[in-house]
Amino acid sequence: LATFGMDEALKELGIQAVNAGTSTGSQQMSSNELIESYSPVDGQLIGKVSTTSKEDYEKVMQTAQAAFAEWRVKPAPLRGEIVRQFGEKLREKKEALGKLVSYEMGKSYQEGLGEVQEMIDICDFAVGLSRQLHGLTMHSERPGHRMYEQYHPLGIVGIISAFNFPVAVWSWNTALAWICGDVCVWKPSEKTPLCGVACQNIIAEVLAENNLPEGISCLINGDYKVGEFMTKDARIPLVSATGSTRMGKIVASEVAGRLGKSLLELGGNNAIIVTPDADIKMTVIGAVFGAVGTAGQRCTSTRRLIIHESIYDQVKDAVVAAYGQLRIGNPLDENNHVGPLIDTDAVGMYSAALEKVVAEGGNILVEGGVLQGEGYESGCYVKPAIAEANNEFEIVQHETFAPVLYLLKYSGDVADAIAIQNGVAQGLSSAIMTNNLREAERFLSHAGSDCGIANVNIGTSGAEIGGAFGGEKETGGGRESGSDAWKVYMRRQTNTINYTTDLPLAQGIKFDL
Ligand code: UN1
Repeated sequence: LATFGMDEALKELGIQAVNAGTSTGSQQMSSNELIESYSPVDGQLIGKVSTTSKEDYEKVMQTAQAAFAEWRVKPAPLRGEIVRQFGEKLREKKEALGKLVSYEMGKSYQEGLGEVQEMIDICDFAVGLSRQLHGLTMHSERPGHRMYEQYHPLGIVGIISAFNFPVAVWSWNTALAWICGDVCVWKPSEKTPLCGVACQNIIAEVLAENNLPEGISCLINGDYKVGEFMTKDARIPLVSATGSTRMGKIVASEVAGRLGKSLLELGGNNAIIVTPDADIKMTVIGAVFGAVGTAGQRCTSTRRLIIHESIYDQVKDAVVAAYGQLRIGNPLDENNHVGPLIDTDAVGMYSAALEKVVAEGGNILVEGGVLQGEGYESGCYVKPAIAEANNEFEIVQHETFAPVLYLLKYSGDVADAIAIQNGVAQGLSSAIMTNNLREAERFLSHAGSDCGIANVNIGTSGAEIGGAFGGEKETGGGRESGSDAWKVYMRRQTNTINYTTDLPLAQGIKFDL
């Protein structure tokens, strides 16, 4: 671990060989099973984290409930001040945390830093928002009455996050939930538990410095069974879950079964439409970063390029040539573009996808393969691949979390491309590359892209935190991060106040005693 300053980074983040995976304010270590975290970068064991037992979970919930009683009555701008301090700490620890993200998850160091930057950005956003959280006022139909609405804290927010954004997704939820007066219980992915411990250590320091209960931010660890503690727990009014559509369907039905709320960020099957009026150079950069960034493991990764037949060969040749330039290797080494997949299971799914596309009649343009030998000992490094395919192929309809890009051809006008783009079960991110105003506007119109994110002359990934993030259909419908996504973390109350001595009834109803 001595390479790339990893040891120093772990020390700075308070990561030890064995870590408390449950944090309730008392940092108790239990004799529970341990989750071992191996780096996909070099296959080394980084550390272990204890799983959360049902008893631990009960303690966490009690601590969270007590913390909520205290936290919800603090003025929102004061809660914002705590989030501001958290953002400052993240600035101090940006390099160390970015390195850990890169080492434990496998994304490039630049992308690790980018992820921490998203955390800082959402903190800044939340600080400003803490002086807003606006409700509306409306005119009453009754004389001498005033009506308005206000937003109150919701309670305990459960957060289930995925390995691919092991720190940012948590912060999109927590930064907003905290200024809204909620407390959070977080179950990070069991594939990136140390990122969870590092984040918890940072916020715990801020809370301690302000004499606030650590229960404002709780950490639990384990697999889906630990997640189930939360989905089935009526004390948790909102469960925010990021991950596969399969997982989301289970969470949604469990939470709905007790009439709780869920916020779902699930799979994407994101496409870039490339029209005859596209700027090819921009298209290539956008498409290649979208497809191979984070080794194709973003929910916003570009999976499909929908190219007009008139420029198909030109775009195909340019993208294939760009793939020839890609350097695959240790993501902490900034000379490399592409790091490893998260684990060997992911490698298996990548290989299976390539076999399937061939079996369905696809044509491989850039050969895939698992890399072996020096520097690739973890067995998690794969070659980004490109295949020509049809949108109807089962494998194209499916989100494979790996760097496999499908090229699809369209003829006719942009409406035909939009039909292909929308012709999948998922609806997260979409893009069009064109300098033609009519095409761009049709893509953005009511009859255009059906996704939660629709970009013009930008790729599908890399959304800024200021906009609401999420998508439709099997992506789950949730919105996190910017715009008015904060509203889901609060409960809305309508208030009507009578400042007269009469009691007129609404709808003109007469009721005399
Ligand atoms: C995810 O992959 O779960 O838009 C989140 C992006 C990033 C977030 C992706 N800002 O690519």
